[in-house]
Amino acid sequence: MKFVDLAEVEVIAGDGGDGLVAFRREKYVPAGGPSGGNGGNGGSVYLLAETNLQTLLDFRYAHRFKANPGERGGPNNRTGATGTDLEVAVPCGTAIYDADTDELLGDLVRSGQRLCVAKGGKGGLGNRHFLSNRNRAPEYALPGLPGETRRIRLELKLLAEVGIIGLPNAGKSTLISALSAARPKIADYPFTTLVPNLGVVRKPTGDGTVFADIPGLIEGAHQGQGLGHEFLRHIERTRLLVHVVDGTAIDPAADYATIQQELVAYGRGLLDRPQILVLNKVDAMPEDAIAEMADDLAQTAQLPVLPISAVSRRNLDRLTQQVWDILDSLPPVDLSTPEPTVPEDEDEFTLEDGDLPVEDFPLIDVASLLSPVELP
Ligand SMILES: Nc1nc2c(ncn2[C@@H]2O[C@H](COP(=O)(O)OP(=O)(O)OP(=O)(O)O)[C@@H](O)[C@H]2O)c(=O)[nH]1
Ligand SMILES: [Mg+2]
Repeated sequence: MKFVDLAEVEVIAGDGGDGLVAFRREKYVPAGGPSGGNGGNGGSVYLLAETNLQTLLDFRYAHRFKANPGERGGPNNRTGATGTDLEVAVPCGTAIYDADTDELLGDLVRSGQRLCVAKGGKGGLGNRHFLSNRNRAPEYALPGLPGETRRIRLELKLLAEVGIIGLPNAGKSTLISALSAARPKIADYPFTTLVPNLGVVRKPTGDGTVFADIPGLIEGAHQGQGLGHEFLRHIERTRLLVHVVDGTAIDPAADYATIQQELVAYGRGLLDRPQILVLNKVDAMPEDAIAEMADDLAQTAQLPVLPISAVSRRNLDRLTQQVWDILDSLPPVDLSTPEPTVPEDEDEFTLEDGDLPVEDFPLIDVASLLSPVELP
């Protein structure tokens, strides 16, 4: 399956229907008065989070989402039909930004969460609405208001508690496959992993925790080098990082520093995540070199270093134990959605004095207008 985690689309709400100018004309009802109804409100566009979607692939092919307009007001003071809303499904974990202003509109994390991204236009008022003692036969109505249109950017950020990061070839995919049932591609060349892999690791209590194997990061990843910058956003939601350093590399301490610099450059709090630093591939290192290398790395990182081997499973129990201990000590995750910026419906359409240039409309001689018409 193709994994797409970024998309830009246009959302177009329906216009409000126009208000109608009509007069009641019936036999035996002279001077029946204005009877044009209000236009219906246009439909809005909503995004809805759904668990059965994993990627934004659908948005590769569909770029415009349009809700229906409201219908025009009818005679006999009938309000036009409301335009149907359009609901577009997105995977859980999708953050929605205004593509022009970069403003975060909302973050749909839990299944069933809904966000209005384009609000339908209000229907216009029919002439019936303008009936007053001063004007018994208003000959005007208001047009419907246009629906909102905007470009939005969808960013899927994976929902994993633990992110596995490191340079290409460090052994991240090997590690996730040793810890979980995930079976990502593993090979002895860099950039084997092109999309993040998720794996569920069971706690001793039986609960599952989602780990994400993030494609290798390289220097300049935050500026778009390699594949990394695409994927840094997927660690934004993690609570804990497992940083894998290849012990058989020429300079593991420098490798560690490279990744740290990328986290600093990306910002968004990635550096604040607690990190467990592991020195991988120790099965392929002489025993005395392991301690020396681990000390050296710990010195650079100012963090304890756990030597592991994803292949021989050395110290993997200790690694998961450390993960559970840290996760248990962290405050619960806040999955709250920021307030949508799209305002909720205002129930009443109110006209302020001076909104309508009533003076510009001639006062009409009602009697001459309402000469009764024979109905068939
Ligand atoms: N000896 C040894 N080799 C390992 C260990 N872990 C991974 N490898 C090898 O290192 C190579 C890279 O492993 P991957 O798991 O694909 O590395 P990765 O970090 O996922 O690499 P990218 O997906 O390219 O970022 C493979 O040939 C693995 O077999 C280990 O603990 N010991
Ligand atoms: Mg990999």
